[in-house]
Amino acid sequence: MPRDALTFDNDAIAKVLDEIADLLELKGENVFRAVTYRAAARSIRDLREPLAKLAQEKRLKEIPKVGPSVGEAIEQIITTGSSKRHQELKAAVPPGLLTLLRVGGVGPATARTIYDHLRITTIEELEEAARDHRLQQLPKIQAKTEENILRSIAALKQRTGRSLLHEAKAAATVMVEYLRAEAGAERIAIAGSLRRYKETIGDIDIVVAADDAAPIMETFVRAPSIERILARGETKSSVVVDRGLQIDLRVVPLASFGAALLYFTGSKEHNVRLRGLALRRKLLLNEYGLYRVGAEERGQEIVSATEEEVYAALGLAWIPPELREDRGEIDAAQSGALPNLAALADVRGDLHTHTNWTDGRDPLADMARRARAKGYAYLAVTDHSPGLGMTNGLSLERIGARVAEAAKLNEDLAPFRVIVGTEVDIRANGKLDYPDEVLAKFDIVSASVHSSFAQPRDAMTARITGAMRHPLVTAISHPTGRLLEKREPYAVDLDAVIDTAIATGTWIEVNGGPERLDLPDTWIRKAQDRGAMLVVNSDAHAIEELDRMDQGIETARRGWATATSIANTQGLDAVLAARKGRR
Ligand code: DGT
Ligand code: CA
Ligand code: CA
Ligand code: ZN
Repeated sequence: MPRDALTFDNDAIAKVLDEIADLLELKGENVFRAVTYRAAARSIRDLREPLAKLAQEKRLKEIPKVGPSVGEAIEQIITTGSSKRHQELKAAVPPGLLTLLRVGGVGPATARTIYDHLRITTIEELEEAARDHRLQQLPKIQAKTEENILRSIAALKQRTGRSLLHEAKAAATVMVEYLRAEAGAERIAIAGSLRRYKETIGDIDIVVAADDAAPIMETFVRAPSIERILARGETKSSVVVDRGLQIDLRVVPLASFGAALLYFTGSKEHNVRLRGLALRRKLLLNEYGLYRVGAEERGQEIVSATEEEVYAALGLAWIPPELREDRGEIDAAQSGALPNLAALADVRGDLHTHTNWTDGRDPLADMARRARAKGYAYLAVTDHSPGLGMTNGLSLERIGARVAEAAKLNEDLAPFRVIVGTEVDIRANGKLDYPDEVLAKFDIVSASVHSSFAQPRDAMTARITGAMRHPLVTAISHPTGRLLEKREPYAVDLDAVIDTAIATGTWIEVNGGPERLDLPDTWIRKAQDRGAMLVVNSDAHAIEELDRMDQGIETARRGWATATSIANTQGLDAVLAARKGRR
C-alpha cells in the first residue's frame, strides 16, 4: 500500500475538510462554502474505497459532493500531507477558537460571538464565563445555551484519555497489517487490554516473534501512521499514532513467543496469580519463558513457544484473553470449569437496529440485505417512538407502511425474516411513549431511557423496572445509559433490574455501540449467574454498523456469557415465541 494511503485514511481526510468548514465559519466567510466542505466530508465517510486509490485513478470527481476546490484539497492532503486552504485558514483564525468548538453547544457562530466580545480562547475561560452568566448577556446566546455549555464541559472533563475499543482496534489493525507487509512479520499478535477486549484501551501492545529484532524495529518507527516516537530501543519501542494513541511494540525470540504473548496480554492481576501458581510448582514465569527455579540463568526453559504449553505446564486449560482479569478464571481453568463462551458465529440475528425512517442512514431493504449477507436468519428493525421529537419517531400510519414493507421484503428474502419492532422511549414518569394498542403492532419492543438522566436512583429504578413489567416489552436496551468517556451511567439499582428481568422474562441488552458496551461486563456475569436472559445487539444506524455485533459479543464474553444465555443465538421461532408467551 502506498505510504499516504495509510497516513490519511478517508476518516482523517474527512476530518480535515470538516475543520476547513469550521474555520471558514469562524472566519465569517460565506456559510455556503462551509456547507460544501461538510457535505463532502460526509460523503467521504460513506465511501467504500480509499480516497488515495480514487485520487491515483483520477476518479475524485465521481464522489458525490466533491467539486473542484474540495478535490484539490484532497489531492494536496494525499500528496503533501496538508491542504493549502487549511493552512491559510488556520493562520487567519485566532488560535484557541477551534478548541472552543470541542464544547458541545458551541458552533462556529457562537464561538465567534464569544471571542469577539470576551476574547475567550480556552475551555477554562469559557467555563468561568458560563458560571458567571456572562455568556447569556451576549447577542443570540440564551440561558439554555449557557447551561448546555456547562454540561458539555463537564462531559469533556469525564475523558480519561483512554481510547474506545473500536478506535484502538482500527489503529492496531493498520499497524499489524503494515508490519506484516513491510517487515515480513509473520508471528505477530495484538496483546494487552485490546486482546482482552476491555471497554477502553490505555495503549496498544503488539508482540512480534523474530530472531532478528533490528529490521522489525526499523520498519516500525518508520510507519506512516506515526505522529511521534516516544522511545526507541533494540527490542521495545513506543510511538504515538493518530488521535494520540500509543503503540508499544516488543520483539521477542521465536522460542519465547508464547510466554511473551501471555505476559503482555495481562492483565497484570492475572499474571501475578499465574506467577504465584508457578512458584508453588518451583517454576519461574516471566516474559521470556517458564523455567525451573534456578535454571533461568542457564536459559533452560521448559516451554515458552505457545500460550497453550505454558498454561498446560501450570496445570491449566488455555484461558481466553477476555477472562484474564483475576476474576476466578484461574480456579475455573484448574477445575475444568471454564465457560464455553458465546462466539460471533452463534449469533442468529440482530434485534436492535434503526433505518432512515428515524435517525438511521440506510433504508430497511439495505439493512435487511446486509443482515442476510452476514448469515443472519432475522433482523429486527426497531426505529424510535416519537419520544422527545428528536429522532423523528414513527407515527401510526408509518407503522402500517413499515409492516407492509417488511412483509414484501420477507417474500423476497425468505427464509430470512425482517421483524418489525420498536425502541420505545420510557418517559420520565415511567410511561411508555406508545399506547398499548400501538405497541401490540410490533413483534419486538425494546424499552430505553433517553432523557431525564439525573433522576434519583429510586425513581430511575422504578421507571425502568416498571417498563420491564409491561407485558408487551421484550427487552430493556442499554440499561445503564453510560457513554464511555462522555457520560456517567445514570443512578439505577441494577440488582433490581436483573431481578425484574428474571421475574418477567425480559431480556437485558448488551449493546455493541462503541460508546455504550452496555450492560457492562461485570454486570453481564451477575445477570447470567442469576439466570437472566441477555440479548446482544448492534444498535446499527447504517449497514456497516451491523458489524458492531463484534463488540457486543466481545463484551458479553468478558462477562463470561455463554450462547445459552443470549436470546438471539436462538432461531426465529424461539425469538418470536418468547414474545408471544408473555402476551
Ligand atoms: P491498558 O493499556 O491500560 O489498557 O492496559 P494493559 O493491560 O494493556 O496494560 P499495559 O499496556 O500497561 O501492559 C500490558 C501488559 O503487560 C499488562 O496487561 C500486563 C503486562 N505488564 C505490564 N506491566 C506489568 C507489571 O508490572 N507486572 C506484570 N506482572 N505484568 C505487567
Ligand atoms: Ca496496553
Ligand atoms: Ca503498554
Ligand atoms: Zn437504538
